[in-house]
Amino acid sequence: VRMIGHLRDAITAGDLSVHYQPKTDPATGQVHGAEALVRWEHPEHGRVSPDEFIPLAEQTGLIRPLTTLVLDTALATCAEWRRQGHHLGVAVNLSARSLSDTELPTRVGKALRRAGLPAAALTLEITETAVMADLGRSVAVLQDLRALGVRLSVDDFGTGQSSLAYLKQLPIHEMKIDRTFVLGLADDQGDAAIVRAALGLGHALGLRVVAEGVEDAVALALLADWGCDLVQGYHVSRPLPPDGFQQWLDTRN
Ligand code: G
Ligand code: G
Ligand code: NA
Ligand code: MN
Repeated sequence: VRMIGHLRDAITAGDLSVHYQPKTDPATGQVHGAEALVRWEHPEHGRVSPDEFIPLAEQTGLIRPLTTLVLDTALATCAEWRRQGHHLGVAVNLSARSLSDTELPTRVGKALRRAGLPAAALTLEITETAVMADLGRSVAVLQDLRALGVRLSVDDFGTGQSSLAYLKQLPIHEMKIDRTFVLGLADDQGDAAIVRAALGLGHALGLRVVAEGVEDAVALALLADWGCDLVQGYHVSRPLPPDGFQQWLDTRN
């Protein structure tokens, strides 16, 4: 319970930060963009995982200011990359609650204007489970976001309450194959089969396919071979604070 007050303070005091993990082309190594991941360094408890505080924020109405903070921070950072000559996009995760917030598209549009970025610079990552939680409203919100020109990505594909029927209906651009399948890619024939099938499905639907959880060179090489569009994982880089990410970019290109 005390954590709620702490989280509210953390949002206003600036104790939340945003780290960035690159999304790269497995064949060329080219950097396409980065996923923004919120971090909370608690003065007493140390680092608190978003897996703990995002649900808390959803229950207490803090998810709106938190999402706005992450959006503003990530978009400002993306605008800075572009000023430095790196033409990248940025991806922000949306919680289930945010997806049924009919004012979200307006707030996203305002955040893009504050940052001076085109909508196509932003990808929003959503999970199927979040969409299913309030299907009617989620679809309306997603359609408004898509109308803005924002890119939509289905995160953790294959682990949620998946329904292939919705995959066809949702206005999405990208599919992220969940890391639980990617981690075992090199050793487990079942995982390899699932990843290849997901790639085929995503491509057949005209989606860009991202594999997350790429932890070694073998997985990277297989994914490149199989025509996976983008990869993300510790083998390429861990999520980095903004200055670390900027350095990573500079030494790479
Ligand atoms: O980066 P890490 O493994 O700690 O993230 C844990 C979980 O928290 C992941 O599911 C990730 O999508 C989620 N997460 C990270 N940052 C954000 C954020 O800014 N908003 C939301 N809603 N979820 C986030
Ligand atoms: O749910 P979502 O896909 O947004 O989760 C992103 C989380 O995955 C982040 O917390 C990030 O720290 C974590 N992550 C990123 N790359 C890897 C990886 O290569 N291996 C593992 N195990 N986790 C990763
Ligand atoms: Na994500
Ligand atoms: Mn994911």
